Amino acid sequence: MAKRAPTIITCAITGAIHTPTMSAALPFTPDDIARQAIAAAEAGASILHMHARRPDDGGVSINPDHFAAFLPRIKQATAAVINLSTGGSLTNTIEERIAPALRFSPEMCSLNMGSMNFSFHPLAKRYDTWRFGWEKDYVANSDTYIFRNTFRDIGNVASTLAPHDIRFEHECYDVGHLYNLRFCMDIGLFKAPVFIQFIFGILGGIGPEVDNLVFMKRTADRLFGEDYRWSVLGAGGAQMGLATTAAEMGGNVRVGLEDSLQIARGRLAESNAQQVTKIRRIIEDLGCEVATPDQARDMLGLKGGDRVAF
Ligand code: KMH
Ligand code: ZN
Repeated sequence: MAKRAPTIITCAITGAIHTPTMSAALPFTPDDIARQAIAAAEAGASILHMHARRPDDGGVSINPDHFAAFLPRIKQATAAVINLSTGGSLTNTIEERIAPALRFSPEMCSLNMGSMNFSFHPLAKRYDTWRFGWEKDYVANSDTYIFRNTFRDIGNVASTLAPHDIRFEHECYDVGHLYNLRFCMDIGLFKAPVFIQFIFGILGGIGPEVDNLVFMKRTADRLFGEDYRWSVLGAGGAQMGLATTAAEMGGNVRVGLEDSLQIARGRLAESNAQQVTKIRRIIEDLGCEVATPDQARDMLGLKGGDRVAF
């Protein structure tokens, strides 16, 4: 029997959904972001998916200077692949969203494969008091948000970043996004093997049921054949269960406080590293090997950590 490829763990450290009130563990100062990212890598994450935050109040930031405050520290302390988000937050244009990737030329960055509702407004009802003034409106108003990723936007990101030789984490929140990606490959925007993040449980995207994971995987097999690698992200309480199922099915996994604040349903995680440690143990208990950063680089065809600009 052919040996199974090792499982890549991505850890998404802070994101743009959760706010400081929701968990004291969510990092937002550069020190905390760097410390948690390094600990996640030491625990077994070979890819670190990074957003920035305003250091004073934890607001979501796409300011490249805020990334500059932690990227070199993470690079010096770990061999992990650094993947910069181009998702931004509720108010940013696509040009603003790619500014960090343009400046830092990372090995990877996210690329969202379709426009959609993307809401977390139900979370606003769970808190009576908020740590910072911006949080409540940010969360409550996400029900007005259209996450814009038109074909032209996707094309502009691909052509603007092409000279940087960046591999994308193609974020697919529903089955139609797989068809969008296939179309983009057919017109020459992306080269195989593409790396697809199947995303479940975002309000506006496909739900977090195992049936949906099987459906997404089957559709991707049909559309991409051997030309893709895949990973699974379950939002909120679905995170660990879906990651476990994905690992069992031969896929890669994404955990991190960006996507879920929990270590188990209803229990807050203490850190990103705690989630990585848990999924690592599960993967190893299933008899699989966890990928090192260099194995991840090989599997995804990355340019190498010495070719980034930070
Ligand atoms: N938090 C994920 C569900 C991005 O950064 O481009 C979405 C995400 C998007 O990671
Ligand atoms: Zn993200």
